[in-house]
Amino acid sequence: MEETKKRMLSGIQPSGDLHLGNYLGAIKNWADRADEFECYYFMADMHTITVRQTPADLRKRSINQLAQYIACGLDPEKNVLFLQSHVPQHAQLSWVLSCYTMFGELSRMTQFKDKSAKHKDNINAGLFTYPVLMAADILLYQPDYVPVGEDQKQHVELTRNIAQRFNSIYGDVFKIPEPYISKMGARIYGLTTPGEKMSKSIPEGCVFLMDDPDTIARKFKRAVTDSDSVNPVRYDRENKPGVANLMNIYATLTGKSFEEIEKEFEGKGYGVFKPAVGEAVIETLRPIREEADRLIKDKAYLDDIYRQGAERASYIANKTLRKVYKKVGFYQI
Ligand code: ATP
Ligand code: LTN
Repeated sequence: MEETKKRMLSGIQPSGDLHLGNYLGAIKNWADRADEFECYYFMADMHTITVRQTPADLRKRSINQLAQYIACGLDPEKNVLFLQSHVPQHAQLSWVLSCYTMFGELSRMTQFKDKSAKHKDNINAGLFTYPVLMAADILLYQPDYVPVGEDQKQHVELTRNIAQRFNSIYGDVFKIPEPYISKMGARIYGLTTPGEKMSKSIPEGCVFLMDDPDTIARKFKRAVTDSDSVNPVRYDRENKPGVANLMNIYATLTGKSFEEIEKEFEGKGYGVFKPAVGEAVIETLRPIREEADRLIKDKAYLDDIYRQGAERASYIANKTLRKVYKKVGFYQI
């Protein structure tokens, strides 16, 4: 049975603290899929240095985030969890693929255009060739699906083009992966900016997984709603985006429908509704935070997960790399 499972792979940059948007939009869905697919998730630490990082912070986040992912339900027994820089085949395949990727293709990547506009003083070659490393990350593992947010779709499409180009010269070396964009992906908006997605760059409106209950309660109390005092808790994305966002969060956490939520808060104002949503978030995140705190202290356990993950990942990665080296004509001993 194991053999017939489809394979899923995704990477996450350990470039900031995880938040409720990451949890509801990505991690929770990944955790829920572990029985259905053979899953590989890695921390893309090599990608983070395309913009300057503080080394001590990157090192700390690379291990803390592993604890947080496990605490969110990504079971290391069911998912292969590893750190990109522990598997040298990523960099090795990236070089080969860069010789099958066109300058023009990379120039069209919107993330490169955005990031080079933002970091004008550091438009380095890595920022430009980043999608080639991402293609290597993916193609090494021959996955069927790559679960990503909408913003990464262009990179997965480039990966498909590179793989098809390579296959058309050398035969079927790479599986052509599909982007997997969750419809349930719950786009969570910022609590103070309901027009924009929740993001670590706007920390006041962003609930971090490691926030303590008081901080979460305060953030929800300050959540932006509107001045509707007649019929406050009502789902209207257009005219009441702040309320719709809170309802969406509450619905995703409790499994209740929007109608049920409207009924539950009928005749009650935001003074009741906002703390109730905050409470639901606090209770969801409490066990995650406690478990992450516990795991973070057990560095030997986390190192072991990374060690095992790297071993399992490089076994698969090496098979693909050997094939590629052979195909392009590198002399084998
Ligand atoms: P930020 O905007 O805070 O920098 P990010 O976009 O850098 O966040 P990533 O680390 O790129 O976050 O994304 C990790 C995963 O979380 C991606 O699959 C992304 O689609 C998802 N994600 C990020 N923010 C949200 C959000 N507000 N709602 C739903 N999903 C989100
Ligand atoms: N580019 C992605 C992270 C990433 C990734 C990958 C995702 C790096 N390599 C491979 C899927 C597959 C991002 O910035 N979120």
